[in-house]
Amino acid sequence: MSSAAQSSFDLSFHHISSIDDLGWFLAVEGGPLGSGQRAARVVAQSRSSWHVHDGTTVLHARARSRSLDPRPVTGDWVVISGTDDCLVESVLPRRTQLTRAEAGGRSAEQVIAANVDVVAVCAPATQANPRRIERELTAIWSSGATPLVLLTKAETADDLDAVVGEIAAVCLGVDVIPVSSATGVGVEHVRAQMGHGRTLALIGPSGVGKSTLVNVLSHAEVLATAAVRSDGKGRHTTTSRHLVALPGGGLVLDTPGMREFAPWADGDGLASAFADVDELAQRCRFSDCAHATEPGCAVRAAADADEVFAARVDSWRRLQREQAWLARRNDARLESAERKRWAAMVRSARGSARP
Ligand SMILES: Nc1nc2c(ncn2[C@@H]2O[C@H](COP(=O)(O)OP(=O)(O)OP(=O)(O)O)[C@@H](O)[C@H]2O)c(=O)[nH]1
Ligand SMILES: [Mg+2]
Ligand SMILES: [Zn+2]
Repeated sequence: MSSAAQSSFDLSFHHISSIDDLGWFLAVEGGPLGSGQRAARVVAQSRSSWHVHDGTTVLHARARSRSLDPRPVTGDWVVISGTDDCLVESVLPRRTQLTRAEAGGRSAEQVIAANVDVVAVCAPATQANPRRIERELTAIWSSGATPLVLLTKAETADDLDAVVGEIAAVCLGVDVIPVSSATGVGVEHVRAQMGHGRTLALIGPSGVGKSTLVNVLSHAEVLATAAVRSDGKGRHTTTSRHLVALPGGGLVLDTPGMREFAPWADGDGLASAFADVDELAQRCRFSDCAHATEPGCAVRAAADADEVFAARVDSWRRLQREQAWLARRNDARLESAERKRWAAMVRSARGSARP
């Protein structure tokens, strides 16, 4: 972190004077803290070190052990020791955990944020993509956090009501809020999600205005922002995940823009994000209906009658295929790890049996 970034980083924590202000949610009595140890929250992460806040100050910390598992992510509560040489001893159990399949190979799970209460999907009001929002909501429902959809740069949309209607149709049980950092529309609605110790995370593509919104909520230029390119794409201005404390209480977790979003395998998230399709699927004639060519398929009948719903069903089926693939892949990995473990045991048993 450069010194300029570091000073604005410190600036964002002058409202914090205890771990309760950081959202501490565990009982300390009889808790996991040994002597000389204290709890701290990860407020920023790099590859192999973290910035943590212990309620008094921000410290730069590294792992006590190379095998620290899980690897802490922004939002995590960790047990630390020391000050000058601050060490992360362990990671406390996560209350919520937002994950996606890693971009590219998509064979590993990537934890985006831990211990957040609300995750806001940010999409530009002028070109909000319902398919992408469905995918993001699937992951959020699996995370344990409450989802929220923010249609950003709301003042630039010609027919805002139409956009809200189109997006609300794929966001069952989720608030869809138009916001503008330029005019202030919707900002108080977002602030109402905050509250003492509550954490809101912002996710979405690059350039939608996540960091700008954090600055507006903070009443300060805490984070760097940049204009989108002439082709409308963002510049990936934010490169790491930061937790920022707001003046009125509560914390916001800003994330780097993500090009695509593949939820990590979890059937529950899919069933919640697509509750309408899921409910129809229960009415198919065959309980193992693949909704392809089977007779008496309630899902296909509904899709044939409604083009907009058909696109949603396609999205649901694609996610189901992806998640089945991820689950199989994961099983194969576990199996191979198990085989190695057995091989090692057999080797050592042979070794000890030798006279
Ligand atoms: N018109 C308009 N422009 C906005 C609004 N909010 C943000 N912007 C502009 O959008 C551009 C991108 O904003 P950022 O906040 O950097 O976007 P981001 O989502 O953090 O992008 P990454 O960090 O790359 O993921 C900047 O030029 C902002 O000034 C808004 O409400 N209205
Ligand atoms: Mg940003
Ligand atoms: Zn069916």
